[in-house]
Amino acid sequence: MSFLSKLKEIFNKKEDKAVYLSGFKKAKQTFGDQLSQMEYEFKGVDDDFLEQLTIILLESDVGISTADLICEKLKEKCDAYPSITFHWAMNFLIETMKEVYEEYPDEPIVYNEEGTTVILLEGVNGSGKTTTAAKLAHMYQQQGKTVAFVAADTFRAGAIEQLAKWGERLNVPCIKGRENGDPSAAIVDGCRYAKENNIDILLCDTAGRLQNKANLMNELAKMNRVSAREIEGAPHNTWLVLDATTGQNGLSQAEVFAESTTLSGIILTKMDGTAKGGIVLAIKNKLHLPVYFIGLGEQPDDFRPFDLDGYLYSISEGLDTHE
Ligand SMILES: Nc1nc2c(ncn2[C@@H]2O[C@H](COP(=O)(O)OP(=O)(O)OP(=O)(O)O)[C@@H](O)[C@H]2O)c(=O)[nH]1
Ligand SMILES: [Mg+2]
Repeated sequence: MSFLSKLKEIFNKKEDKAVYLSGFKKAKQTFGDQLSQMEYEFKGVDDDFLEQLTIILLESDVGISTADLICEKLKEKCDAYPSITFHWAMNFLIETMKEVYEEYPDEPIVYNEEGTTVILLEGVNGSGKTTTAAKLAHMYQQQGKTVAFVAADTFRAGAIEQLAKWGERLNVPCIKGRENGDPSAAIVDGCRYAKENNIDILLCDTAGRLQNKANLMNELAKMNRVSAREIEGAPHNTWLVLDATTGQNGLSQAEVFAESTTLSGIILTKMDGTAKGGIVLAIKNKLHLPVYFIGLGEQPDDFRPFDLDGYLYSISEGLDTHE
């Protein structure tokens, strides 16, 4: 059985098929549909083919170093088959992309078995942190967990109220920071509230201002320090919320955060609005961080755990029909 047939079989058993296919629709147009077009001129995995493939990978925002790596690995595989068909070249390609993602194994999300799990959400302005806090709250509530918010974005006017509104809508208590105050003070209040009220998951929304690295580092380090003083092992997870539509630009922002603090994973938002689906592979290959969740819209339910097979199938759907 070919790799693409196996992928299709796995995908067809998934509950969230439709959500994935519609969320990655634009990404599939720049990737799978463009690849399909290559069948008509296909003469083998030669330099022309690899050049075309590189262009398609770059348009998907895989980034040059990851695109080169994929091409190199693909060529190695295909060299053993001088008269390879387009169908098999596509099988090897998607399989190679899976291997590139899996080269660095994903660490599982850390949950504090002894009490509250503290999750810090970080990222630049407008990347979707506050909306993601709401989505995570909704997801954990559905799993039967108790959730609270910490509105630690004390910087942007209106930010605290924005999260408090989500709290009212979702029935999640919101511990508010003081506007222009120290965000770490809000984190301390949140941790204390969580301990007193047996909260399972404490979601801390932070400010998205772009500032110089030294300030960012100090602020993030302080949040880490104060939460660790309140709850052992906190923050248990520090997730960077990244807007997928910003592509390679977002990746350089991610690098600044990765240098400023210890990130444990990525949440990619706005996947529904982007043709740049390849950013998932770029992140994994450059930062070696797992993509835990993807945002697929503005509502609390427009959110799913990232699933590699679902992703690969959704961006390459239709390629399996090229026999
Ligand atoms: N289509 C789509 N829109 C999203 C998604 N996630 C967030 N948004 C929208 O992006 C905009 C910014 O989201 P916020 O959650 O306020 O972003 P933020 O990072 O908290 O922004 P700051 O607090 O200013 O730093 C809002 O209009 C959200 O509705 C997503 O997955 N898909
Ligand atoms: Mg916000």
